[in-house]
Amino acid sequence: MKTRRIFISLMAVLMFAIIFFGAALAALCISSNATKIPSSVQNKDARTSTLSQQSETVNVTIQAFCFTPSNMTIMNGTTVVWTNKETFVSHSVTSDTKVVNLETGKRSPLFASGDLGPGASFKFQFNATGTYNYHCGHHPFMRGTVIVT
Ligand SMILES: [Cu+2]
Repeated sequence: MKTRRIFISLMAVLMFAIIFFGAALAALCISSNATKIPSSVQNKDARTSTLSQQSETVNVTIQAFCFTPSNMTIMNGTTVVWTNKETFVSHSVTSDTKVVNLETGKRSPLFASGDLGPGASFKFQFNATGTYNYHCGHHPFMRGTVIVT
């Protein structure tokens, strides 16, 4: 019984250390901003700009427990690609925005990558304007925002 109590205490200390370490890492994660300049602004031909708008892709790096850039503004229709550049750690990309399935009535994230191991990537195309916050399912202190204009 005594061994079990010691084990529980050790687990509590370990859990606290993980949470504390996570918070420290989140604080170290320098907030970075990026604005994707819409190509349509530079392009005068309407048809061409629509096409280039659709094929627009922007990248987010997941490294050192950070989404970089953590805050970005993109054009409607842009695809965001998140890539895990860690050596060992898995992450995920999970939308804070929930959508309701009209058939089942269940609420689920607008996008959810599932487990992203080192080197893995996930993409999502944003087709509606708004502010989309997201987090890492494994490390909730890891947060990012995509603003679609
Ligand atoms: Cu993570």
